[in-house]
Amino acid sequence: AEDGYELWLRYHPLPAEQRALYAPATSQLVMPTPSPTLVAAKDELLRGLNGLLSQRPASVERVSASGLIVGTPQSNPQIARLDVGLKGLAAQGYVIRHRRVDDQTVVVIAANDDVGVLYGVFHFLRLLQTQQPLGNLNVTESSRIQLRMLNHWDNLDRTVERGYSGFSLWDWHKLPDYLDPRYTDYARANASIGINATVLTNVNANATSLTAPYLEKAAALAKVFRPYGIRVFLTARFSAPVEIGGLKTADPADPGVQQWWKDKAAEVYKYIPDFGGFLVKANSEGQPGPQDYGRTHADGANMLADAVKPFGGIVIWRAFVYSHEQPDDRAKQAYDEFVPLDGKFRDNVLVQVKNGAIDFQPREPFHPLFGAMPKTPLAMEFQITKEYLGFATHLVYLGAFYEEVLRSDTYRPRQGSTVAKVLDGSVNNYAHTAIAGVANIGTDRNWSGAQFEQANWYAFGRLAWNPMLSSKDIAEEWVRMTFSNDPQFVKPVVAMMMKSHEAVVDYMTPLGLHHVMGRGHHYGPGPWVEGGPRADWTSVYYHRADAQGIGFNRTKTGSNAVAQYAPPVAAQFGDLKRVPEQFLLWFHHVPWDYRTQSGRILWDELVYRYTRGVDTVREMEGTWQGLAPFVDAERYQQVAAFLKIQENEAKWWRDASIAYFQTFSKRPLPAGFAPPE
Ligand code: GCW
Repeated sequence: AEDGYELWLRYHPLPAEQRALYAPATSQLVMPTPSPTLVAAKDELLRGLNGLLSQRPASVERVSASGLIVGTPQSNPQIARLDVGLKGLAAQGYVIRHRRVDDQTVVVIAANDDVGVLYGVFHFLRLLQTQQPLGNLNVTESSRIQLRMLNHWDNLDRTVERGYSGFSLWDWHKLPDYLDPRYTDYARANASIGINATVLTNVNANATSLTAPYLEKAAALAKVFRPYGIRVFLTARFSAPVEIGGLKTADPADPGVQQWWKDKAAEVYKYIPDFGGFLVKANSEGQPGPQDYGRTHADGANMLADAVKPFGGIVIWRAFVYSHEQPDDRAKQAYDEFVPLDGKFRDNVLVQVKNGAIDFQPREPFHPLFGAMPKTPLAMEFQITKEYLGFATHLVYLGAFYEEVLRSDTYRPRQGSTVAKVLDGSVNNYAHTAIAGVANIGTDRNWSGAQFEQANWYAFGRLAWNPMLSSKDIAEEWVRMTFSNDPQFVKPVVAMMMKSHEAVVDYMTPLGLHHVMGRGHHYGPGPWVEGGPRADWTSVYYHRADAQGIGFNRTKTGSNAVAQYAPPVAAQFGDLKRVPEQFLLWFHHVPWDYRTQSGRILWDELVYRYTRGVDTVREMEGTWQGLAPFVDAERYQQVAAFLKIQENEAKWWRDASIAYFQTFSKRPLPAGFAPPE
């Protein structure tokens, strides 16, 4: 059935003229497979060629017609003899080149390591899937980001925190004995976009995942993923020594606790010899941590780092902290707690920072920590699952937003030091580099809860591989692979995807508004949310609407969060005249009659943007309606139905928000705007 299970790895027959072009070039294959990874690579290649071209290339030792030569200098003697430019290529990098070998024109897919070969094979198949000319191939690819990882927020009972695509893929009950074939497809999909690490468990999970029976289950998954170059990580609950170790304390200064973690690490590595390490959420939202014992985040991280160090493991310590005491501005807390610790972490610790300082909002300015910890490798944490962006039913292409964040200039230490360059280590020479995405994957047949959610998984992986890629090019690639190469389809769909992020910002949080969702579920509008356990769990804390105006004053006269940015950035964000309008209310409390760039006063501009958001969704629906002939009915209808939901809910957001904020602005709807339907 056309339910989206195949993701972008759809190897359906290409049109005849395309097949006629590609088939001769792939008639023979020289590819010895002395390792499980090379076996996987060859399987994939054959599966792809068989599907796309209905062709099974003859496996030969030397070509006597045009064909493919694939492998590493170790696995394939022919590659050892060819100069294809493998010297200096980073681990997992690959080349694809045309060469004359044995008087034949061949395509060489080569790498220094087996995983590079696998990636090269996926790249080659992508060229066919997207119907690229095979002209004179000259591809050199490698990633500067060493760890391109998914973070699963999966609990052991198979619920998924902030997951909207069914239950956890990990069937703990049947592991380790039953290995669902889906685990292999998961690994294939990830490898196809260069993802090479996965954290199996939720950062909020309990310590059970570190007990022997669960380590055995995790080891079974690791074994499935290994040929695909994917290393397994687990979350570590800081209080595990108490909960599963029977100790009285989890104090990182306690020698007994230190020893417990050393023993635990040794045990984990017995099960999973290439275990990646631990991801830790500590002293945040009620999770235990070193501060419970008067120690710092560095003390906690270093204790774990020492435990995994002998085995080559790393510790990824999250900077998404906010403590029991309420800060004057929650946006400042991570920076305030972590900058003083720069230089105090072991060399096998990374600090993982969310893209923005609040929490995965539809749009946020880049987190001020990027660039501010030159001695500590910082990892990016993006959210792929759309906790605050309409879950799976709203069509929002996040590639555009990831790109916006990655290209933001931190000005640390100087202009041009973009977030991407901080992450890839080129600014501060980080020894470890990583980008993580909170997965949107579950047991739904289509994996991600909606056809277009797959694009966010795909775009995340592609940008983690190369943060300089254009999100528009990625969208086009994905559309061609997932749906159709027909330009009459590709063009409008890419255009629709590219405006979809701006649309959700418009109808949910225009002009820098943030955290105005319903409390707890974060789904619908809730700008009126007040009361409750703490001020920063309300919406009124963030929008601060009153009779004068709206917005959070984070300038010198307010919380002064702007001062956490490099001076040129702080000067820009802090200046009402120069702040990019998309962050206006993020940094400023602005009078209702303030004149915005359009010439409209703020109140009118707000109404305009909410309205524009709904209008864009309607345009998206219109676009999709015209495309029925290009898509199978099953996927077409799901997308159409979800767009309808999105339209209704965009109206809900618009009308609820305007009605609520109008109680402060006390202004009429601007002329030309229909009252809420
Ligand atoms: O975005 C918030 C979510 C929590 C999540 C937390 C975090 C895993 O609402 O569900 O918990 O962030 O990132 O730790």
